[in-house]
Amino acid sequence: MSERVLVTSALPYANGPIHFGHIVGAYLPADVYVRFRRMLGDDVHYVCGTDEHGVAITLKAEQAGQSYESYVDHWHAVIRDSLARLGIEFDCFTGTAHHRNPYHRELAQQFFLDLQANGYLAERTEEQFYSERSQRFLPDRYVEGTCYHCGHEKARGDECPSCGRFLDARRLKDPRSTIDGSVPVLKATTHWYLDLARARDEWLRAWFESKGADWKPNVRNFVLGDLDELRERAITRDLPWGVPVPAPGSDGKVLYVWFDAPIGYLSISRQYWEARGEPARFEEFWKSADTKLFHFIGKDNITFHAVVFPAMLRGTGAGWILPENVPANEFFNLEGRKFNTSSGWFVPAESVADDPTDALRYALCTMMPETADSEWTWEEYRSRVNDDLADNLGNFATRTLRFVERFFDAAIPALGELTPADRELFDTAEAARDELVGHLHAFRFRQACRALTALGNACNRYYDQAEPWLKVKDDAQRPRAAQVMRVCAEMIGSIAVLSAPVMPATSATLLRALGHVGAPPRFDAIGAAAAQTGRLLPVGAVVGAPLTAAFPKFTDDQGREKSALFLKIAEERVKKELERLRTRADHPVATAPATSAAPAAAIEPLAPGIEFDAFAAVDMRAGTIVAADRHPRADRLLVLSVDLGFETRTICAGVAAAYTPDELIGRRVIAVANLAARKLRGIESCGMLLATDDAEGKPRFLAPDPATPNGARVS
Ligand code: B3M
Ligand code: ZN
Repeated sequence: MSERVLVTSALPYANGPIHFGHIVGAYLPADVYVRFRRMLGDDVHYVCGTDEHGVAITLKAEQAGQSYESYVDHWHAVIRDSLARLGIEFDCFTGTAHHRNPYHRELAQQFFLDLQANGYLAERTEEQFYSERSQRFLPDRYVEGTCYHCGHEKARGDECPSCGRFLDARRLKDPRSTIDGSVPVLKATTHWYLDLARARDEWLRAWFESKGADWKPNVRNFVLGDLDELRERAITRDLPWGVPVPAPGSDGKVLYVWFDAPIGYLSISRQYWEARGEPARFEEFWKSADTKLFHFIGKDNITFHAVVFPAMLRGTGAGWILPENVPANEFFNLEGRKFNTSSGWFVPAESVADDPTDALRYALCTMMPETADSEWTWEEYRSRVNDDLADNLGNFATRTLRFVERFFDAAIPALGELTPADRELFDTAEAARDELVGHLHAFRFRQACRALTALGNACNRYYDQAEPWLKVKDDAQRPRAAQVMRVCAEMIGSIAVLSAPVMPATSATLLRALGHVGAPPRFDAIGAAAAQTGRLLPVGAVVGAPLTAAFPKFTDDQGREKSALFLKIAEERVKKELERLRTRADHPVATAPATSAAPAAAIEPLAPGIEFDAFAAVDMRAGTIVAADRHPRADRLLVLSVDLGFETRTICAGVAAAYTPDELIGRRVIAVANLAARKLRGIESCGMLLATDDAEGKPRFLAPDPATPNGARVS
């Protein structure tokens, strides 16, 4: 029976790029699941978009000297493209900013009002740190000071990195604002708090205990721990960017980003159905008791999706449904360490630019951190592509289709009487189908991949044992060779069906090679009975020469052009990628002598001419200085933190004669970003900032146009 299925993937912050860790956490599993449920004939709706509010985004946009809108637009586009690169296809991908999604503000405000009307919100006035210099309240993590437990001097307002305890920012000694370095003052401000304990005691715990019983153990245990320690949570902030609090006298206050973000799932969905001219479908999905709602997220978002958001949804009394399941994944590492874009520990897009999307999707699915942390290693990637895709599935498909091309004029033979061996293979395919379906229903993506490769192995074994290459040359046995090829073609069709959720493009290529026309086949096209009625391949011969025309081409060792479903990854590639990774991490890039402070005499003579390539080799990027300090051992130098959009790095610059550290915060600059890193009096400097000397010979930074985002390349 067809079900109504609503799927969401965590809304990524429009505040930086996303990496494979995010992809395997919340996007790829959801996309595979959505494709799978659609193949089952379910009515599936899949939404996502960027999370575009919050203090981090607010500050970054300000530091970049950009409007909030253009700052989030930049990252929205970057993230959208990265997801598309991996074949992640949403019904809609918008976001939570008002200019992108006109329904969000109103819906988030309605949640607030409904919760307030139902007595779930408490309003309280308390003192909080305030920076007079920046004229803003400081969220706890932007206050630094001495820990009142252990005396550590660089404790953050929310927790101490030395003793690990949670802190009350107001009790820090010698507090400083990390935004502007000033000494903050305490000032009264009013906020609203969500009464989670009431929700827990009245119904949330009981709901979770009934519903969460068959959730993944990692998620269930996490939530049970959370329920015991529920605190009230502030759901408003003093910030200039976000959804305005819909209460009298709350100017300058917005809803806390974690309050408005999950409402984004609804507002994005609403935007989609409105645009399609089917507005009633929005509530059909979000308010029908029989809709099955699934939130795909990473481990760090469990509390919000399994506790806070359900409390919000039901607390409104508006009839919104609660999740059926929250299949959160654990963390995903890279070669033994956490992914970290700013320190160079990630898989850059260029590294996999030439790899087929399906190879990446498949390999990532086999590595997925479903029940425990896992990691991407280049060696593992190579094994999965070479062993599972090229040698197993790909080899089976190409050897079969080439054989049909060569010996049967590219016409797939008709299906005859099944021998026991034929029947056994059909049964194996049906069993693989049942296993794969069971695994995908239970979010076991790794095992689903294994069911697929196990079928590939069985197919290759059948082919080897049947020895069609001998039989085809003997007139008496030729009909058996034909039957073997027909069975193998049916198996290619089965593999195409089973691989569709994980490898949609490969699935389509295989079906095309078999001459399949019409809607993609469903799971019930697999098996002997289906083969007899032509559900996968029509009864009788299918002609489509050359069958392997749609496969990728390559040139073999002897210079012959060949085709293969998947190309192998060479061992040298793994070595090269590991080297690149280590180099990037050891020397997060670049350095240079700091800018020259030599006094400008007359106009400097022109340097010798260069070719365009020499210029193109220099990678210059727009950036913003986000922190500045004097160099402890060199009067001439300032130590600057420069936000380059994709990372923030340290660059030493010889500009102390021209600027004080304070006046540089927020200044836009242009950095040579691919210069080898260099130590300058003990501090590693990764890049160089462009400057020209002023009339007094003092260096002055060049600045990009204000409309240019950080990270934009000079060209
Ligand atoms: N943006 C946090 C994150 O990206 C947050 C998720 C919101 S989902 C409603 O990890
Ligand atoms: Zn401490």
